[in-house]
Amino acid sequence: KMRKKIVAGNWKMNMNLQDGVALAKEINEALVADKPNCGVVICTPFIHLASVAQVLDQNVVGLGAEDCADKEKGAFTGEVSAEMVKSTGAQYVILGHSERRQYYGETAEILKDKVQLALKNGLKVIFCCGETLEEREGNKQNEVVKAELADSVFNLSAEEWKNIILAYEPIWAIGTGKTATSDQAEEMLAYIRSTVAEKYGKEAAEDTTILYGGSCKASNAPELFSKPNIDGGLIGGASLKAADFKGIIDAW
Ligand code: 3PY
Repeated sequence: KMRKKIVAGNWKMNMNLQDGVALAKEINEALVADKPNCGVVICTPFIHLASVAQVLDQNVVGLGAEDCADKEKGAFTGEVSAEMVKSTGAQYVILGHSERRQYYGETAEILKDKVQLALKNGLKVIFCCGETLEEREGNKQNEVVKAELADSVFNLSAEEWKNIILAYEPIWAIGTGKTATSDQAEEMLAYIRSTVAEKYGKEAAEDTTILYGGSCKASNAPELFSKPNIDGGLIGGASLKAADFKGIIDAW
């Protein structure tokens, strides 16, 4: 695979500031000592970003936020803008995670605005998509995922597209301990790549990094990463311990 391989951690709402900085340091030390064969990113809560940025060698471990606002600036109490994220030293942002869609009402339209602002502020976007169990049981997964992409990111220019990383996370496999089989994941990622090819051309599709997420861990990573269309993982629980996270990175 010529395109960039990435293992990205998604800490979600875990770790206080001290524990988070300690974990980031531990991950950084382990990877500086033993250089990974892939890009590595850790995505942390907003409050950790500035402190974690200070302890990371971002040539080895990139830093990202888990979300950003859909507005540029102003009277939006409690929100954190893409510009603020960028100013901490972070280079990435996860957008469209199913937990944001499900629990915080993030619609395709809101996500489209967030993606635009993130790119405008120089962040790379890890854009998540994925179907519910009900949708999969109704064999609707392809149309659901295609619509999620069409409605929030297929408006981007070819130039903007270069800063998009996709992450397929079947909702039924997130934090449930259920993993899509490597064949199910490969089948969907191949489909996603074909929709990217329809929109941006075959070459751009071949260059697009597409991750699998959902209960990915050191034990199943080698099998998942061996598939031709799987370019890495977006990692939840297993990104919260340096040894577990490194175990996944070492699968490359
Ligand atoms: C998971 O692995 O459960 C995730 O949601 C990663 O984002």
